[in-house]
Amino acid sequence: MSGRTLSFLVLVAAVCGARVPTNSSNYTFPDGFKFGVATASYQVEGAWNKDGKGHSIWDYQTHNETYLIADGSNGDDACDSYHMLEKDVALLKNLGVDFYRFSFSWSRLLPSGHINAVNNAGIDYYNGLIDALLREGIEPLATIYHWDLPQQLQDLGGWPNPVLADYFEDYARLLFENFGDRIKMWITFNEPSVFTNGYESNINHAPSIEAPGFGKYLASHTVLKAHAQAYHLYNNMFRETQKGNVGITLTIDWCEPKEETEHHLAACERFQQFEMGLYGNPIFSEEGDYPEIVKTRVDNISEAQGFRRSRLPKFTQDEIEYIRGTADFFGLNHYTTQLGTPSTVIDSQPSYRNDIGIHTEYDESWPESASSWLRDVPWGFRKILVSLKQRYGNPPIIITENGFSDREGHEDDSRIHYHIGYLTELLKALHEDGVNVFGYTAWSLMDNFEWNQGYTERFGLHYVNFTDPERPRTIKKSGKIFKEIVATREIPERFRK
Ligand code: GBH
Repeated sequence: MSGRTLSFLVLVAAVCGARVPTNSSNYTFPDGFKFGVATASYQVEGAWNKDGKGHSIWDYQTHNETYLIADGSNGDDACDSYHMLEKDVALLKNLGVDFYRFSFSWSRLLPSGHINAVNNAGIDYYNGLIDALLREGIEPLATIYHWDLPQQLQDLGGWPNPVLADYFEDYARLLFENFGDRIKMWITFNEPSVFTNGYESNINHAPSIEAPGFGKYLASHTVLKAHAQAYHLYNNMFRETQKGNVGITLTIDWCEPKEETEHHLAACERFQQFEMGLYGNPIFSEEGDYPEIVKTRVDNISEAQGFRRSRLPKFTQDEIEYIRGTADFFGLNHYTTQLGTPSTVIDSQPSYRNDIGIHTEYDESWPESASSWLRDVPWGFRKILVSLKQRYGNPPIIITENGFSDREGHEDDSRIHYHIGYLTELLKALHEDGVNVFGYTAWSLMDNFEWNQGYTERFGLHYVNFTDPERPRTIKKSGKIFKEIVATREIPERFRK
């Protein structure tokens, strides 16, 4: 039933003085709503040096800076999806999902990162995956870049070097040319706000460059140009024949002011504008460019710190126009909520965190996961969806990741609680707040290499036994419930409140 039919019925019921029955459509996904699950190349493929694959910054970090990984592990073999794509497709088929979100490994296709030497084994692998998906009626949703930069491009400085925008465009062209006949949904980047931290501090993400207050802004500047170049390339050269869509995935937590004061509200607004607006505003806002508050803060703090120019690079007016509007949809990764309190700026220390001026924490009453940063806070999902609608003029949104971690086992009731709660809030945003969400992706299809946490945190709907060379995958209780939701297109009655 469409929203319009629904409001009509409510109106009729009200006019007739009838009692409105408990509305089951509040628990039902609309026609055309799509369900999927996600993975990313480095987290599942393994085969890190097979068949001509080049090295990425994650190969480098896991092999050379092992102390940065919780269990000292790496993605050398991971789930071995490179050799087991048929197994993965069988899991997807059993779940009954509409689409599979995976990412391409740049260094598997272009071992040096550059377009002059294509690795045909890589092309064959992805052709095999895409064709196997299509045979089962599963739509491929492809991420072009999910963090595994070819090491040789890092040797040129990585994302802070503006030339990478051109190299990314070359790589995107290779993908459009080879796979665009069958891929109709493209995501240029996964979570720029996260992977650019790799140029801010040395504790989080590859390449673990410590350049606080500079590196992240420079990297982000290049990434935004790279995204726009890929979008325009698709528009000019491929859209007419391939008829697909190109978007980007941003991630954002909800920030709940810890106290109801103007200052707390302002701190959370800054958090949203730095963490999401830095990318969302240039692409999705009417006016384009970085958010006013971000520009003012970084400019002023830079000046107070004695710099002659702002640590935040500037776009020219032409660049602002070039980047504005370069997305057909908004990909949203959302996991959790934080409580925000304003913090004072320390002038002596250039840092991104300092520029935001916020202290965040978790409410102890929020259920914990295996990840220190992730709590089960479903109502924050609805709030962030409503705020996206207001901020960016109700764009079409697809949830490209949402998920929960634990440490072991198949009886994963905390994961079920999480997904049911978040899906219920998504439905409220959709039916009651008119947010334009058209799809939902659970992270993840299966347990995999969780970056700096190695294999210590599991996010899968399927359990993977990493001590067995066959990497057997078995469905968890949560996987069975997810399958039921995908089949019935509603929240099962026993989970309704
Ligand atoms: C997603 O990022 C990624 O896209 C996906 O690859 C990953 O497997 C999934 O999350 C689960 O983590 O350690 O305190 O410094 C989600 C956003 C941002 C969450 C970085 C973890 C590190 C927090 N992530 N954050 S901390």
